[in-house]
Amino acid sequence: MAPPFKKVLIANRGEIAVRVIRACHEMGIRTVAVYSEADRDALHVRYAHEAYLIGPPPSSESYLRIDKILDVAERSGAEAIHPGYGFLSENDAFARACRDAGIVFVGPPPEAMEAMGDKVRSRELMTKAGVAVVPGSPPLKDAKDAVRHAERIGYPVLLKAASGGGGKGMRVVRSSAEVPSLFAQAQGEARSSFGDETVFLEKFVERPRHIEVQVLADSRGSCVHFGERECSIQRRHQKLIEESPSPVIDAETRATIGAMAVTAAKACGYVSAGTVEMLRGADGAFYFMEMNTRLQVEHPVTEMVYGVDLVKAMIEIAGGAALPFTQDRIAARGHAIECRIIAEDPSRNFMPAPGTIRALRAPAGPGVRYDGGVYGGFTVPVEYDPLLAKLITWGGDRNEAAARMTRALDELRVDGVKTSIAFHRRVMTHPAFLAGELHTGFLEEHPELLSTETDPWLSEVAVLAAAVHHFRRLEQLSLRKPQAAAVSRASEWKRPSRSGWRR
Ligand code: MV4
Repeated sequence: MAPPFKKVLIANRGEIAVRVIRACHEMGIRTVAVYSEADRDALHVRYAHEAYLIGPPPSSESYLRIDKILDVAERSGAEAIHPGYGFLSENDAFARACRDAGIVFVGPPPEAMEAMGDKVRSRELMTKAGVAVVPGSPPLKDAKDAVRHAERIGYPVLLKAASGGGGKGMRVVRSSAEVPSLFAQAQGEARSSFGDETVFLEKFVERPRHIEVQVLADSRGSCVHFGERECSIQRRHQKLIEESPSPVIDAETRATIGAMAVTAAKACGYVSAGTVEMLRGADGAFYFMEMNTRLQVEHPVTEMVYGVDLVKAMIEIAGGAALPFTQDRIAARGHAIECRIIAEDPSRNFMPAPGTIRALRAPAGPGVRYDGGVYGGFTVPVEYDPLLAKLITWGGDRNEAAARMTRALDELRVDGVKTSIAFHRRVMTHPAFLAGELHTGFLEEHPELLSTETDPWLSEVAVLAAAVHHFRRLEQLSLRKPQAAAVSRASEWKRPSRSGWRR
């Protein structure tokens, strides 16, 4: 089969740019990378057939510049642009600008992006389509209006920004006395974060699970779903671990929420891969939250369980292809877990820890997928998201996937920057995680997961390793010339048996 395009531009960086480039190359499509001055040595620049510098490090001057990206598309002769996630991926103005320039946007139509981008509008659209939404209000006029709606809905309620997402501008309100100050706070945060102070109310769902359904729609009116992902292990709206399937969803529930998601996608004229986010209350009820009109970071867990390549499917659909399967031919097999390996220090409140990666060793072996965007020697720029790599494991069941993750995390070594690897390992062996007792407050409920003190192998082995390192350094400093010491250390990386990485 001839590929749908000869050349595709990837308007992104890091692991997702690499992921899209890999799909293109497997399809026989030539690739065009764009990069900022901070990414001259980045992996996506090395992997693409062509690469164009588009500006200085800040994304507002590079990866978010619609004019520069369209200019590169024109100069390079790319027929389509894949936006990845983040940056311009949910910007309907960018999708429109592509359309106006005669370039295919590998994603949904701008009209669908716009309809789902406004939380009040998408709630209305879903209500009309018969999709369950959390009881709520229209946009609020003032604090008095808020009290009136809150009393009708019943406390606790949640103030949300209409243009929001990611938890910004949200406030939990437990009584009418709290309304005036929290209303003003939510409005102010909505204005400063989104340039739109519109806020509305929803019934607050306590201790919810975050469950999302993957959909795929073609431009001919067909839409299917690939079950759910459970993304409840997150901190301040940053997801850290995702899995598929969810430990609490049976086949019947999956069919119900899958049909909900397909109805939601069809109601907004959706095309391409998309995700319908839902909340599951402690009572087991599901509610539509929002639709993410892009490829998501955690798409690989769905790919592993359903045996589908979502990025290739997006590109085929953008070229006008029909879905090659119907819902009854889609079946799950086994279980997959993803850990987001980030350059942050979990013991210091997930403080960003960019820097130069001195050495990196990726895990491999049965059931392991490693989607990385960095390599040993690369300097992680401070300007962007600190995601270094995604580690995904597959197993015949959840326990096997978790055991493989623990083993793969033990194989993974990132030297030079602080990472979340040890944190992820603690979660994988934690009794509550293994029991599948997940909800969005999981990390607050298990604060011991954020501390290094519970790592027996770390506290003992690390002290020993530090001592060995200390005495070796002393030896080098006293017995050799400084230059010779540097050479000796560099050569250690070439000899795995003496690297000090014994695990
Ligand atoms: C909620 C909620 C409880 N009740 N809405 C947070 C970000 C945005 N996508 C929706 N969010 C929530 N909306 C109602 N009516 C709780 C959250 C929420 C949350 C949702 C998903 C994943 C993690 C979360 C962490 C805290 C709060």
